[in-house]
Amino acid sequence: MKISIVQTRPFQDQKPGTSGLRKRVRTFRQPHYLENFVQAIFDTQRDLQGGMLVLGGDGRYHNRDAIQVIMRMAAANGVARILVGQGGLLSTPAASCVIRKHGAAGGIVLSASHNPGGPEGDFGIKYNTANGGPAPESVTGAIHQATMDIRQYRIAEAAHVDIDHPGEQRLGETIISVIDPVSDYAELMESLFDFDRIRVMFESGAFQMRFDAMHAITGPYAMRILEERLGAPQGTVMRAEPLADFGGGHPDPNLAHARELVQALYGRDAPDFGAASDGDGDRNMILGRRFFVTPSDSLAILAANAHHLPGYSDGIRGIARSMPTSRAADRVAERLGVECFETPTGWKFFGNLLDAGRVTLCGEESFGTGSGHVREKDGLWAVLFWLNLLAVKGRSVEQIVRDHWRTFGRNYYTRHDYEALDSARADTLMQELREGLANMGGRTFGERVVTIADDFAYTDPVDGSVSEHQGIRVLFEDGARIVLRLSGTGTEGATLRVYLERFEPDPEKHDLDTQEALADLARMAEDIAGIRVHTGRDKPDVIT
Ligand code: VG1
Ligand code: CO
Repeated sequence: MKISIVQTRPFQDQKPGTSGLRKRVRTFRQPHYLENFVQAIFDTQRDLQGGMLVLGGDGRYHNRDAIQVIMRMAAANGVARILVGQGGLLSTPAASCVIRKHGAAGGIVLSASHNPGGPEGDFGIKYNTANGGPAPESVTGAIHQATMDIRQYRIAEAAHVDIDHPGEQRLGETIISVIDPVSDYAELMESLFDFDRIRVMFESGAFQMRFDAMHAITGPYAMRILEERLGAPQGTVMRAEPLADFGGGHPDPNLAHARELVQALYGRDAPDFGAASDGDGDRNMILGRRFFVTPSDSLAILAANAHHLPGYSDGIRGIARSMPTSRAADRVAERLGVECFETPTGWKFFGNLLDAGRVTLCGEESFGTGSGHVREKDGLWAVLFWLNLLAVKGRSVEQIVRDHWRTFGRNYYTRHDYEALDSARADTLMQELREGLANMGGRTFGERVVTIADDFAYTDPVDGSVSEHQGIRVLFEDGARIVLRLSGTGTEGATLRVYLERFEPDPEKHDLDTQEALADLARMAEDIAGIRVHTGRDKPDVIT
């Protein structure tokens, strides 16, 4: 095998964001762009030399080409074995599962998650460490530094490697195993949930479900697990075939982008349960018949009910949620007498807590939920959790949620996104907010008094690392909150996210429309941040 040493120059924009490096496909297709970043991984992650690398992606446009390049670079950088998903496919949670199960040194997942795909869409690359989780900031920081210093990369000169048939082949000294992307993951799911009980529920004919794979990675997983193993009728999984451009859709499982599914669940003869996942399979949306479960509520409900399920029958150790996620889960943690952690946005911040056994369940408001079974959020896992819960309780999704609110109170919650803003103007908005923080404490807005206003900083309780500037929070005396931060996953301009929350203990008041229930907080966010003045927008682009 001949190895080429290719001379290159640094790109100035290879700093990973909330979840890996995400750019337009056309950016990634520039000569040396992908190669530089991959070499930076090999230069800094020394365990890969002589070790095992897991490789796969969400099947989006450019996935297959990128995989060929990465395999040749891995061989040239001394990786002993590559486990690559057949067809180049691996969902994010399945990659995490495979890394852990096979003791890999790390994994490369190719995905821009919920961002659109296709030649004009987005592409992404993220590195996961040996625990199966997204690289922590210390690692992404080192990789970024290496991209700034890079002068050359190594790549094997080799013909096209067949990744479409399971089995082993060699590339120089490196063994490439093409693995079934689903089986390790399906086996793990079967160990956590009561598949027999779920099967009985499906076979009774009295329970119907619809799962929207959004032409993204979860299609093959959902087909195998829901239709083949659990006996859900054919047609339960819609848009099951992964397509390079996601069928032109936006693989983001929310009320705006999973429209067909939402229509089915709100229509006549609606199924009992609806769910969807995103581009790379780590997000989930949960629907009942004419009923939407917010991700924050879902986390709290899973936590309150985990002991009913085989994989969690001993109870949970603790809960972690990202800072903007609603505090519904905190109430459950308090009731259970377990710890609850508030972390910055992004799954990488949960890794240490999970590894240290301090928490069992984690969640983010952005349709992400997961547990210690892997080190990523996990869309199908959440769906199976709900299925198992529905089978155990024999109650509808809506009844389960309402029961929960009655017991714990309801946290009204919404997120308003302002997309594709001019970056400089968005930065000014955040800067002015920061400067105004010192004078916020004690101020009154309407009937609400500000107790704390700060720029969220997090000290990891396990390794002591500090992450600053993680979002502006304004907390009020009555428990309401406004949070503002800029997205770290977009590829065009800036996205401002405004998170609104208030607590309602009174069961008589649990039937309000969410946007109406939070309308006064939305007005306060406008007063505090001057969104209209700074962005020129008078309403958000996406409300979830
Ligand atoms: C968003 C979400 C965040 C999530 C991240 C990756 O980040 O808010 O909660 O962890 O996406 O999710 P940001 O920085 O744009 O707010 V995924 O499914 O796109 O990997
Ligand atoms: Co995702």
